[in-house]
Amino acid sequence: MPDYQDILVTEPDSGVMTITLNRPQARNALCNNLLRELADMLDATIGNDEVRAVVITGGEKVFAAGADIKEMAELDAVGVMNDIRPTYWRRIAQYPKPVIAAVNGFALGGGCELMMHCDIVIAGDNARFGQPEINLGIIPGAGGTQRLLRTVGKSMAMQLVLSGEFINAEQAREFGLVSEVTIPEMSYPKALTLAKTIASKPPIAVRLAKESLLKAYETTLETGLNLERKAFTLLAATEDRNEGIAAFMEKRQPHFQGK
Ligand code: CO8
Repeated sequence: MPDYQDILVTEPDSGVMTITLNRPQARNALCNNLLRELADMLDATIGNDEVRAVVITGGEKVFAAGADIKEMAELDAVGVMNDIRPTYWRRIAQYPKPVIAAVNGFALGGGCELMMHCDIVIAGDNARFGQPEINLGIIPGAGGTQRLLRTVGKSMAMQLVLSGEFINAEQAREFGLVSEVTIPEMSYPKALTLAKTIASKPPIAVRLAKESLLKAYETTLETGLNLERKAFTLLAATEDRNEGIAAFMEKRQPHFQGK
């Protein structure tokens, strides 16, 4: 495992790797190095069959307090324009395997945006979500206006982005940002269990399901349905589909190999 400074990474176990954001002294603010390490780590697992799902967490106290404001303060308009950070975000967004976030404490600004890059979110009941960039004279810059609106709808997205107010875990669940709320100590174990369940499923089907679901964010129904049909057709050519159907017929557990 490479030697990272701002993230902790576990060896894959039952198909799942955990990445912990590890800048507690800065409330896990997403400095350039942290984002780069995260994107590098995810990229490094794309071809690794031992990693079939990833959990991202910030630990029990805080998920991430946003972009590193101290770093951001050093960039003028040209610096922001030439910033490498959008390339890290793009790599995280394009990661093809399922990513589950276990969120406790604050998920603010870029932290909330990172959470929205994840496919499923399990939150501790101490979690607080917000896009407080407006208080700094800026707006969300890593998808916060786009992914948030597509997830929670116009009125709540406007409320969060224009006022900088936070919502709690229960509100986040009601609005679809989060799928499950639990006590803080259980958000990671629950995320891990869910990730292991997903990791036990046929990986090509999981990958195409994720791709098809994400496409629904950004395309027309007709285009999305076409993509779904093509993915569905492609899966008919996989050994895992034969295995899944054979196992059902033979009343046994399937053994999926990602082929
Ligand atoms: N950046 C840098 N340092 C931070 C950040 C941050 N976002 N958040 C906290 N810290 C640091 C503090 O400066 C402090 O450091 P020090 O001990 O050296 O003074 C330490 O963490 C602890 O912070 P607090 O004492 O404030 O801790 P509290 O527990 O009292 O409060 C909060 C926690 C509520 C999270 C508070 O720290 C806070 O409000 N943080 C800022 C939240 C914020 O405004 N986030 C939005 C940032 S902007 C952004 O995310 C834009 C993303 C655009 C991406 C574009 C990519 C191209």
